[in-house]
Amino acid sequence: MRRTVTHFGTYDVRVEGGRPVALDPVADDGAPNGLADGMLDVREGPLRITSPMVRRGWLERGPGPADGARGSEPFVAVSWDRALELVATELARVRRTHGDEAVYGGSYGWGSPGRFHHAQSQVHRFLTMGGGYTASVNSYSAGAMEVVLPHVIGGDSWSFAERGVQWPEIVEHGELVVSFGGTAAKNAFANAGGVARHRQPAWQRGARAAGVQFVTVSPLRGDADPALEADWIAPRPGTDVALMLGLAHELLRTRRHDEDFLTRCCVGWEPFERYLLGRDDGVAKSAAWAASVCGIAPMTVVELAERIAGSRTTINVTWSLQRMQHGEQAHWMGVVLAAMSGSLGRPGGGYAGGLGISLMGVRPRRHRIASLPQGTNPVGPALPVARIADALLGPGTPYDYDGSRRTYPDLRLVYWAGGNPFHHHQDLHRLVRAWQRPDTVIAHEAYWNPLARFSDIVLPIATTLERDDLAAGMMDLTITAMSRVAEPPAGVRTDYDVFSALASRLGFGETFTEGRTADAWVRELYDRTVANLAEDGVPLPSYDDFRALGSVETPEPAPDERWSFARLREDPASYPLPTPSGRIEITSATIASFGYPDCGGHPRWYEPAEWLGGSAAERFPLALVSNQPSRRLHSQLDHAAHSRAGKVAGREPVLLHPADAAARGIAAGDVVRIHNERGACLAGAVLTADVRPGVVVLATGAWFDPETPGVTGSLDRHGNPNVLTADRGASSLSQGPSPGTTLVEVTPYDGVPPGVRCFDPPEIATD
Ligand SMILES: Nc1nc2c(c(=O)[nH]1)N[C@H]1C(S)=C(S)[C@@H](COP(=O)(O)OP(=O)(O)OC[C@H]3O[C@@H](n4cnc5c(=O)[nH]c(N)nc54)[C@H](O)[C@@H]3O)O[C@H]1N2
Ligand SMILES: Nc1nc2c(c(=O)[nH]1)N[C@H]1C(S)=C(S)[C@@H](COP(=O)(O)OP(=O)(O)OC[C@H]3O[C@@H](n4cnc5c(=O)[nH]c(N)nc54)[C@H](O)[C@@H]3O)O[C@H]1N2
Ligand SMILES: [Mo]
Repeated sequence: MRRTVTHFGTYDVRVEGGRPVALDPVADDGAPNGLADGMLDVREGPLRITSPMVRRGWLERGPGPADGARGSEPFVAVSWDRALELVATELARVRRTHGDEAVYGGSYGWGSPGRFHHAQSQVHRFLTMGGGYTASVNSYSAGAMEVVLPHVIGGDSWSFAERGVQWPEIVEHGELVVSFGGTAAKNAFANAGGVARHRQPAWQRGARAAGVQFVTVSPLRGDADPALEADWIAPRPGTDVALMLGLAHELLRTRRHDEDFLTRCCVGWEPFERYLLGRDDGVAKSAAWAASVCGIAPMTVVELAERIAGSRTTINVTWSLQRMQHGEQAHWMGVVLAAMSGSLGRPGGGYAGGLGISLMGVRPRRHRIASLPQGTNPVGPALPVARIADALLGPGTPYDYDGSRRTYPDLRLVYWAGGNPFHHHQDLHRLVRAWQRPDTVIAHEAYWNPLARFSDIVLPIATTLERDDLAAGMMDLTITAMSRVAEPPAGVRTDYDVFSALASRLGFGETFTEGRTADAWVRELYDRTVANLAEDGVPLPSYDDFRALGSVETPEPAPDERWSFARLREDPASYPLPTPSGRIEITSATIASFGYPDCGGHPRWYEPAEWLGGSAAERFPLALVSNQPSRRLHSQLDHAAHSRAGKVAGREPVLLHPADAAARGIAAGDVVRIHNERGACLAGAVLTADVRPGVVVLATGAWFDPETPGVTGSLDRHGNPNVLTADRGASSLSQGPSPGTTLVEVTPYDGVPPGVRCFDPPEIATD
């Protein structure tokens, strides 16, 4: 059997005449999607990179700040031998001249699944063994909640995934799920590390069938599966914390808050209560106040509070709500609202941090699946991942992060493998300028995407389809053997081959490979997994049997009682949470002690820099939602058939309310220009009453296609929302990304719009 795994599904590969011709979703995938369509075509398409490439100016003049040349000059094809020599020499030079800290290997991104051929693990192992590097910490996914939640409920940064309410208990005991940010079906397509079968829709519909009621709070009606028959509340984007405060105030006003739980199992209720009642600032966070901030009817707040108080309720807060300025507050306040509601620590209710995403909502796997050891990086501290442009632009500048004061390192060499900063970062023109600063940018890429184009040395990399591996997705219980379905095109190597060759040139080849081929490593990781699971009493077949079987299922782990809210409710003295107080920190003395003006000791409404109720809306009256794309994984496969079939007028579709479109003379299918003071992009108009008026939705992932890269305000021809988003840390606490805090204006595009150029390969000069 030939099976492969992507982050968005598992496929049996149909082979005809010795060639792979189709990827068929595995038969038991309950909800397959089209995201893989075209994967085979692009594998050998015109955008595939099949030779190492060096930017001409870098080749001629050597390393140094690029002053606009990076991203605009042609490339020169060179031999592998030459490319590896250039990379090894440059790495050694930078380490020698500027120290190991000058090498940035934060290299954020999803890459592709596979426990061994996992680009992040590969690059981190390579750079660690070479002497160390500046790494990154936290994610673009959950940057703010990862930092604040450990202060509030304790545990490591991702323990919320395991400790939130799960679908099976909602089915059994739940009555109401209030989802801030919805539970968009498309967001369950993808799961880090792979997904054996899609089950999220079945869980959600199962809950509905069991009588559970749903409320979706989102500017976009489509964020809930229609089968859930959810009530739709559409506040202004970025105002959910105000809504939660209004609900909390209403619970307090009507004396339906769970005083017993708040007293026994939480700390810091009193200062928060004073804030709710407006004792110090004179502003009661009442239903009427919340309604005016959110732009909804006061009765909506009152009625929702009543339903929350009267039902076993899950307060579900999705991750987009913290990808915003002050993003910490939404999840902190979600926990507090759940604590007040009477449902936290009772079966089928409480707080959930992102039910609906990926496989969120079942007890995650705790089986210890082996991965490539990365060693201990001697260089620190790591850079908060979304502060990359700040670091490149301001070496030596101080910044705050979670109670510590640090300075940005002087980064001279950027090494990227398995992510796309020209997809994920905000304010891309600013990133382009920052990106000119280092001496050298090296990337491993399979395709001529924006990252490859903005690099000095591009090493052409094999894709998932060209490697044997094993996959075990986050929270998934299946371990799958991934099969190479085709040889890499001539001139293409795997990340592992490249790092092995570089390590050998740099004198640590044997340490890096431990004498193993890639296939031997895959077998080794499987055998280590067998040993780990044997300790837990879970038998697994031999490696050869595993490969013949294609997949093995592991049993569901027993519920983890550690740090459980149910136990906390039962007996807080015997089952303390891993917080300083052992209880839920409605007020955190630790965070308060940092003295941050943008993140105080308890949850609060902070007015964002850009929102529909603020003064910036006079110039840019529309709120931009840049959510996850339904036809891609981020920027991956934007050049493949399925994503391209979703374009409108050749551009990324933008959803507009018909009233907003009419006011601007925009018709369905028109090319429009979306702009603000940071940038502008073109997009294809789609009109729908399923968005709140005043909101436009442009999904992420259209390949960046700038007319003039690096020039503020210059046009992206294709529709990448990150030319518009702001590059501000969520707050001094987390420094997380904040694309959700962005205002824009949309106008019809007059004249003939420029053609999209990002799907044409770049100019290649002769050596
Ligand atoms: N405006 C806005 N921006 C956002 C978000 C948002 O909501 N709004 N969301 C953010 C979030 S949550 C995330 S997670 C990020 C995602 O950002 P990324 O994870 O950086 O995006 P991807 O497009 O998945 O980038 C993966 C890259 O790895 C490459 N790749 C795939 N397989 C391999 C491999 O085996 N080896 C190597 N070397 N490369 C490989 C692909 O070609 C691709 O370029 O975006 C963030 N950006
Ligand atoms: N198909 C597909 N699925 C994916 C991904 C992908 O690229 N493609 N990426 C994966 C990754 S890396 C991650 S981190 C997760 C992210 O999961 P999420 O962060 O949940 O995903 P988003 O689509 O960014 O946001 C969900 C919804 O929140 C709503 N929203 C935006 N702003 C606001 C607001 O101010 N208030 C309220 N109430 N709602 C708001 C938007 O309408 C949006 O559709 O998704 C994963 N799933
Ligand atoms: Mo993410």
